[in-house]
Amino acid sequence: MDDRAIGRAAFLGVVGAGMAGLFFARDATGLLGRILPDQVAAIVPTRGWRIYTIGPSIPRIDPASYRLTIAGAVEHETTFTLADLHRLPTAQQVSDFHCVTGWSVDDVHWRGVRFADLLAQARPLESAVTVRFVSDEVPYDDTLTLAQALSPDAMLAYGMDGKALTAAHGFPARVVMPRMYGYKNVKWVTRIELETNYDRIGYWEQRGYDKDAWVGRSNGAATVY
Ligand SMILES: Nc1nc2c(c(=O)[nH]1)N[C@H]1C(S)=C(S)[C@@H](COP(=O)(O)O)O[C@H]1N2
Ligand SMILES: [Mo]
Repeated sequence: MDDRAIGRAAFLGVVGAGMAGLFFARDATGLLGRILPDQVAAIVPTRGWRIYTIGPSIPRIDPASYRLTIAGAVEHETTFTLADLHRLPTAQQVSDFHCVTGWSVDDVHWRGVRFADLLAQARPLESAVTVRFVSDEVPYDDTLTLAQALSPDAMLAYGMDGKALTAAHGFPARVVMPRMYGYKNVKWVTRIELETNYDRIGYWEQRGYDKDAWVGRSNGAATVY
């Protein structure tokens, strides 16, 4: 490679960084990831967290006044404080995180509570088939089937990489479902509703993504990495 070639590579890098912002921003309004040309995809960074919100700023929730309510198709509507959540059996796992737009973070250490333990007190009715997670960031929500939520690597997380979740990552609590794309991983969860059908579609699903957002096996898989 001569000097001019190196100069050209450096220039492409700068353009790439600028374009990455542009493409990810535009992705918020459509499924642009699908039509990213290969040459651009190759220079879009694919490692490391990006912080997503649908609003203008990161929700800040006061830990003392935080409440998580479990309602809908349950025997006993139940409300937890953050201290209540911490008293439930603690689950920990290390899993990779994938956003449908093409970035991933490997080996994230999560700490929180399994949905079986979280839902036990509320006691879902026989007729309950789905679990809807409602964010403090209205109108962000998403739904898992009860079976998906009860899988051994799904949880409501309140800790990440050895510390409390940061506000940006969803403090006080967020959904973790690592085998599905990031949009199923609702942040700032304040309400959980058990429902008796799977009709509801979440915030990003209303904008074209699959309900069953399996990494590599849903329509997000069309994203060019
Ligand atoms: N409330 C809320 N939860 C959300 C989102 C959001 O915009 N608002 N974005 C989702 C998407 S698309 C991804 S990839 C992850 C990103 O997690 P992070 O912001 O902790 O990196 O959060 C998910 N949960
Ligand atoms: Mo995402």
